[in-house]
Amino acid sequence: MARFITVGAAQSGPIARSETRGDVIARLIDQMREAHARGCDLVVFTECALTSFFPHWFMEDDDEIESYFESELPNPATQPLFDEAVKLGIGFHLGFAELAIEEGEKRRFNSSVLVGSDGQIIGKYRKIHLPGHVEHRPGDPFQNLEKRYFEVGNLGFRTWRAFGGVLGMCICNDRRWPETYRVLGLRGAEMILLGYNTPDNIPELPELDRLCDFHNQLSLQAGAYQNGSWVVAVAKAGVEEGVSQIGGTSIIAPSGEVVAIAETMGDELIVHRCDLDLTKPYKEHIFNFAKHRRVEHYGPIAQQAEAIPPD
Ligand code: CDT
Repeated sequence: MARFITVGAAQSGPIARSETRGDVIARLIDQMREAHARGCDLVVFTECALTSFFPHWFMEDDDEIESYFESELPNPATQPLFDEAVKLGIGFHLGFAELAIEEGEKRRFNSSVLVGSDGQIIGKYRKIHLPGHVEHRPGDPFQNLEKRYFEVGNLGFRTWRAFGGVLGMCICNDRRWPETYRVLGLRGAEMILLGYNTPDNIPELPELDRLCDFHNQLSLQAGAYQNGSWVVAVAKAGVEEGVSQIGGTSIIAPSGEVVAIAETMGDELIVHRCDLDLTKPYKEHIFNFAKHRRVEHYGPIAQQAEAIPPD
């Protein structure tokens, strides 16, 4: 029997620092309603979708930092989004800054959740590849302080049976790393959901600025093809608090082809009806891991490779 997920990738335009959670949730609900009207089973929101991307500026005060975090989901501010999902019968993916208490310790993660059309959380992911730095860099036009505000995620790369398929999540910088897709691929991912906040300039590597869009697409398309998976990649686009970010929200087929891409730098929904069986030529033939992948012949890898000095 054919298996389809109609997915909406809900790009966010800039979110001003002054916007409240209520303001942002109203924007997300508008996009969710549009997704429903266009036949979506699932709508995908971006990384840290509820606020400005605050790692772009330096803060020292814990109360100020934590004002950008959610200590539970849903909470009073986000409940209307969950309620709307149930009312419409649509699932969603939401990136958010998570404040957790684990073994009595306060911990901060850059996280995402996959929520079913019943409003229940199906799965959670905590970002593993945190870019940037810990210390303030006063000379830079903007900061990239994810390593200051977040810990490395401790939930691994996981997949869930949902929406009639097998879905996985990763977040922003994770998408540049082949390991991300490969682990999700090994866990059977047929669709990978992710959000990103990507500046269109890198203060320490200006020679790469012209390649920002290309490297985004290159990573997404290679990850999709080499693991035979749909990839739904959702940007926070445009100039936000002085930081210019790429757009390019896109839906990538398991062939590696881009089947839908955003045209603006604002709030914009793109939609595609994804046939999960289009994963089969790749998963069952070209990249049939059991049949063709030969890790035992690759030579020293991972920790082993790090322990061995170069020739
Ligand atoms: N949010 C996030 O992970 N951003 C990073 C910026 C790195 S600049 C090359 C990203 O990989 O897009």
